[in-house]
Amino acid sequence: MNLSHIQSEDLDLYALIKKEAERQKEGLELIPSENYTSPAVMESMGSILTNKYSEGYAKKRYYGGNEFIDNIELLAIERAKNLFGVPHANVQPYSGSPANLAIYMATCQPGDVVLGLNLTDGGHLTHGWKVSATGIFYKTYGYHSKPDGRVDFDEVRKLAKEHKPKLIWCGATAYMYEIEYEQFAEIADSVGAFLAADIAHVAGLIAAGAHKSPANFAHIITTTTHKTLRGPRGGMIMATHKGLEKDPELGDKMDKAVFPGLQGGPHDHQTGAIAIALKEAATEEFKKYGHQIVKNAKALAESLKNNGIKLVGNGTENHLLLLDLVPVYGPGGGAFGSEVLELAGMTANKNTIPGEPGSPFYPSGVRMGTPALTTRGMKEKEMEKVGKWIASAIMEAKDYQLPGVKEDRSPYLSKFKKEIKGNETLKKIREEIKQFTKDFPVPGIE
Ligand code: DSN
Repeated sequence: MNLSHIQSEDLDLYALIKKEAERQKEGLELIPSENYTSPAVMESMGSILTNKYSEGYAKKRYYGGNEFIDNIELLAIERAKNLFGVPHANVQPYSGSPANLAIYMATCQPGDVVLGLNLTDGGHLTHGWKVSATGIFYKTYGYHSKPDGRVDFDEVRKLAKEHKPKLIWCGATAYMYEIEYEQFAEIADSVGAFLAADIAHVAGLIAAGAHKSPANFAHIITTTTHKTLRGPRGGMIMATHKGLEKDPELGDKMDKAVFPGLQGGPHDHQTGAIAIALKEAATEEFKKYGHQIVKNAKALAESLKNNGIKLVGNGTENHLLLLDLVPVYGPGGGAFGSEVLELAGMTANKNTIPGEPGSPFYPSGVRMGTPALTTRGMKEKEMEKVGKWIASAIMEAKDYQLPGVKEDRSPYLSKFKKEIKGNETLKKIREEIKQFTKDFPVPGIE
C-alpha cells in the first residue's frame, strides 16, 4: 500500500488510513459482506481512470475522449457475461442499492406490486422494505422465513397468487442456505412475474462453482462486486437468456434505467477494477477460494456449536452464520455479542433472527462469515480456533440482559459498554488474535 503522496500532503488522513490498515491486519474480519480485495483491484481504484467523464455506453457517449474507457467497459462486460453465463451485463451501477433500484425501473411502473424477503428475516432494504425508495414508490409485500431460517415457500406462493406481482426478488443478506432458485422460478413463472436473483452475498460462490447459478431460473441477476466476488465496491445487473425471452428489450430497459434513469457518469476506475476482479474470479485459484469459504463456514459452525453457541438453521450451506444469542442473553441481546467480539479483536454485526423476539434496533443475533478470513489463507483448523475465541468472548457478557422497558435500554447498554471495556479475558483474546494474524497476511498491507 503506497501512501507516500498522502503522507507528504495530508498527515491527518495518512494517520487514519494507517490506523485502519492496522485494524484490518490485527483483527479477525467476520462481517460476511466484507473481504480483502487484491492489490491489482486497488491499483485500478487508485488510477487515473477516476479523471474521466463517460456518461452513456460504449460508442454512445456524451463526452469525447472515451476510446479507451469504452474498451475498459466492454472488457468488464464481456468478462461478466462469460463468468455468469448471461447474454447481457451492465457494470455501471455504483453499488448494490442503485443496481437493485434500476431493476424496479426496468420492470415496473411506480405503484406496481413487488415481493421480496422481509428485512428482519434476512432480506435487503431494496427488496421492498418500507423506508427504502423501493418500499415507498412500489407496492411491496414481504415474505418471511420459518424458525429454521428457510424461506416459507407456501407464503411466497400465496402472496404471489393473491397480489400478482410484476417482480419477485430472491436472495438475501442473512440467509444460511443455498438460494432455492427453482422454487422461486416456478412461483414467478406461474404468475408471469420477473424473477430477480440478488446474488450479492454469494456471487463469488457461484463464480467458483461452489453454489449453483441462477442463470437458468431467474430473468435478472443483480450483484455487488465487493463481497464474496472480492472486487472493488460496485454493482452489476445482468439479463439472462430466460429474461430476454420474456422481454427482448429487457437489456435495453435495464441500461436505460441505470443511465440516464438513476445515475450520471460511471466510475471508470471502478469499472477497471471490476474487470480485474472478474478475471481473477475466473481462475482455478478462485475456484478453490470459493469452495474453501464454504468449508470454512461449516467448520466454524461446528466449532461454535461444540462450544455451546446456537445457530439459526443449525449450521450453514454458504459463507454465513447467524448466531441465535437468545439462550445466552435473552431477547434483544445481539449488541452485547457484537460489542464483546469487537473488544476481543473480531468484527461482526448484530442482526435479527427469524421470529425476532427483540426488534430491528435491538436484535437477538449476530451475523458472521468466512470470506475475508479465507482470503487470508485460513482453513478448517484455524476455524476451530476462531470458533473457540468467539464462544469465549460471547460468554463473557452472559450476565447481561436487555431491560424490558424501552427507555432503560440505551442507558443499560452504555453502562454495559463501560463495564466490559476492561474485561481481562477479552483483552487476552485480542492479544492472542493479534499474534495469530501475523501468519495470515492481508493483501496490500505489509
Ligand atoms: N450491507 C450489506 C450486507 O452487509 O449484507 C447488504 O447491502
